[in-house]
Amino acid sequence: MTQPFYVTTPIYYVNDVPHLGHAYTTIVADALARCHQMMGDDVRYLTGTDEHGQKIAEVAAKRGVTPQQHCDEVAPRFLDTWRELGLGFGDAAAAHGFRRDFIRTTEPRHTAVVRKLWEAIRARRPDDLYLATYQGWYCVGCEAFYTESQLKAGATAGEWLCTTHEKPVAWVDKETSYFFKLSAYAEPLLAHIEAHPEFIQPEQYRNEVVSFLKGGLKDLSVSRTSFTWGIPVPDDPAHPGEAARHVMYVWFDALTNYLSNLGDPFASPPTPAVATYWPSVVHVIGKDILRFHAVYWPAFLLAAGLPLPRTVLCHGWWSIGGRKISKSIPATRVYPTILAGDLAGASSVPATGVDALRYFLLRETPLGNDGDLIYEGLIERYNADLANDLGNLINRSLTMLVRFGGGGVGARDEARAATGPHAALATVAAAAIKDAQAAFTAFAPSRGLEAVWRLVREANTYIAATEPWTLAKDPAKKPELDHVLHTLAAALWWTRLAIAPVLPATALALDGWLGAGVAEKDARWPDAAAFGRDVPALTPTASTPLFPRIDAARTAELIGKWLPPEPTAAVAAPVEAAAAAPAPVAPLAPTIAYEDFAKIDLRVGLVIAAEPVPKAKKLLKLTVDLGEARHRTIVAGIAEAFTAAALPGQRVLVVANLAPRELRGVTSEGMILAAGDDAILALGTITAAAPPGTRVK
Ligand code: ME8
Repeated sequence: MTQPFYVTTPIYYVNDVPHLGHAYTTIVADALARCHQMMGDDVRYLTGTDEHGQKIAEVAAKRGVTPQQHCDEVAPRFLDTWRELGLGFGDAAAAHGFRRDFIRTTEPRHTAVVRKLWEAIRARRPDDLYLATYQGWYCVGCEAFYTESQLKAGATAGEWLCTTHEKPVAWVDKETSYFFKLSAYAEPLLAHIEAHPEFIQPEQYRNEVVSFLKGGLKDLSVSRTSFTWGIPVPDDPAHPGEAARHVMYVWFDALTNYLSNLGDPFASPPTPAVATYWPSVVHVIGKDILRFHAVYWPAFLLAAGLPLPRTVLCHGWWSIGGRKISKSIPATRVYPTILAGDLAGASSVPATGVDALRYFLLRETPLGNDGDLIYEGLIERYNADLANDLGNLINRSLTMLVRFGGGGVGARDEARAATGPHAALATVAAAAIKDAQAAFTAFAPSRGLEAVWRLVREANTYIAATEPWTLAKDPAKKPELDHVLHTLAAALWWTRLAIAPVLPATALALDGWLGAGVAEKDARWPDAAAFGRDVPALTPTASTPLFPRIDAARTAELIGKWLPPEPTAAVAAPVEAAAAAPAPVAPLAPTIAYEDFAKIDLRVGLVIAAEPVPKAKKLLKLTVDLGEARHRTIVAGIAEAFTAAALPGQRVLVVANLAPRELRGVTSEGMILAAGDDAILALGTITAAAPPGTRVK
């Protein structure tokens, strides 16, 4: 029976263009959507942009544009990235067989529903929204209030840092605000979690939320008066004139996108899309925003008398070099379209570059765990699983079908199917398809892919065991050859279906070579009991290279290009960088002679240790190896862009013959090169592992 399956991603802040972390969530949700679509469900997919709030207002102000202008410029860059990654909207989505929506929180269809949600809470539970005075710490990066116990102490006295952004939080002093009575919802939420084990997944995150709830909840400030870029609070008859000063807290606004795109959840009779899809919703999110989705959002819904989402599916963080991939740390920004383009390399089907990235992200780390992006590991997996296992299977099988099959796929021999390697392949294939389906529907794509690859590898083993090229030499073995070819076609057909949720472009290419002509929207997950009996009419043709091997020279070239991971300005200039850059480029200094330049002794330095300089917000004290008998101490003004923990192991460029200088009581024996200033700062570095002390010219 057709079941609805509605999957959402977070709506992303438009303070930067999407990086690999955003792409990860968006791809996970897409793979789940495709999977459910293939299993016959009625699927709906939602992503979008989060456009209100202090953070966006500040970025726009820095750029000298209105917040709306800023959002109108940046939101399409998200759409473009998703399109480039094969996640099309409109007609393209129709080809995938399900509806994709992209919501922006500045759209009237959204703002109207948010105001209705506020009004519904006030009407049902008048005491749940009350006026009071707020004061406390606020992280603009998270758009969240924190208590000191949730923060960590900064380098200077009285300074507190947000643990996600590693940046100082701001003190909000006595602002009048509407509060939501969150404290009343700890018990109802604990009861809901207890009764619905599927509500928060995987389990480690359920446990985290349960212990957070058991600690008790504080009421939440849900409006702001110190800026205006938000949805106005609806009139409050109890306090005439008051509401006009308030805009809603951006999370109250943003979370509602999951409902607003479906229509009015309070309509009578119910809005069909709400009635159909809402009960099935799965919110895919990163662990940074678990509390908002598993505590605040369901509490708002309970207060408004609306049903809770079925599942909050939480994944871990991707990091690079041990640091979370993040907009706020320039050196960690990794751009998915660049990686996909490079992985496509010499493939005859360029879209398989995206598939390779999707495969790596979903296969490498079980959903829920953190993953460190190691480029060597990415290429190793590409070579082993895609170039070798899958690429070889496709290429060899099609070659044999074309050469020995006479334009067809042979014929199945029931008696033979139950014997030897034929039966072995059928058994592995059936188990793989069953396990993969169970894993994908249990939100474990890594396990699902591992199962699919059991089928791929067993099919390769089957070719080696049956040697169709030997059978072809002996006319008496024609019936056996026919059966082998048919079995190979069956394995390829299942491979085409089973890889489709994660490698859609590869599946389509394979479909074309097999001559199956099954539209993406019509492909269905195979019945595990039907191996060999469900092969459609096929007219195989030879394939062209899909996943050409990446050899050692190309590996070095790619890794050299990807490290350090900032993109070239032409590819995807981050909006934040654009925002902070002064309009004109600083004028050039007067020309110098080579002799002047040669006086500067630039060296490669290896950072051994780093620590904050007390009472100096911008300074870090580095211990740097320059290949000399003694390590040097260098004080650098980079603390707003880099944490001390991020630096050991990095190669930096050092002015090694600068006269020592005293900075805040520390003698600095050199200077490290960096571009930009304050928080938007990139270190001068080198792409190869040159030994410390190497001269830079
Ligand atoms: O939080 N690894 O938006 P955002 C994995 N607007 N995923 C990552 C990641 C990383 N290193 N970095 C980011 C917001 N993400 C709010 C959401 S929803 C109603 C409002 C992903 O632009 C991950 O999904 O900061 C994370 O939750 C999301 O991007 C945060 O995106």
